[in-house]
Amino acid sequence: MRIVLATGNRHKASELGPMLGAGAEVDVAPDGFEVDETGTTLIQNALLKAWALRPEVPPDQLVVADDTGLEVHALGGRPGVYSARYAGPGATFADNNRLLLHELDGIEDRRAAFVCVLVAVNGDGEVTAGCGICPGDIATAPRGEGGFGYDPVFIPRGMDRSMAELTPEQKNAISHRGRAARVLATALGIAE
Ligand code: ITT
Repeated sequence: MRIVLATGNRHKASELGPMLGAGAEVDVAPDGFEVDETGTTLIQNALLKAWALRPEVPPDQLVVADDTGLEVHALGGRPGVYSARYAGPGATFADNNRLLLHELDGIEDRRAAFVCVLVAVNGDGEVTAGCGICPGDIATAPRGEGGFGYDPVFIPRGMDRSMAELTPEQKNAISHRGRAARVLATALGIAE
């Protein structure tokens, strides 16, 4: 089976490639692929991305899209579906992390979770979905150079290191995306 990833985020693609690649060949969307994420839920946005790419991909290939959010307990679940634009349009990962640490300044409850929804749409328009959650806590300062996005400020539950201090293999083993990818791969019959 051949999979094309409907993402413009090269970090996501480099994580999903090996995880879905055991039973499939994985390609990424053409450069510049971007979709207006107008949905109000992760699954709506994942489907918007998958359907945007579907007409560009041959029917015997599968389109897979990812939408992910960081849900912070003390912020009532924000930034959630708006995680990419938390600090405003065009926000960098560093801008978002700065705002998050600022909003949580002095707040003791640091509980949070990454939530990842993956959808696959085949050439007949049939949809398969997988979801994965990674619980943890927001750190008080960024740590580590690995991963991307909120990884430097996220400490997975039961660990004393940030997600950005893990190797790619360690991150994939416990991450929201790793969990969602294993559910999706099993549902599609392409699991290792
Ligand atoms: P695509 O829509 O093109 O796939 P995106 O970066 O816009 O890429 P999302 O809409 O899912 O992705 O936005 C989620 C944001 O959450 C993303 O920009 C990162 O800041 C963050 N994020 C997603 N996955 C993450 C991960 O594994 N670790 C840390 N932060 C992550």
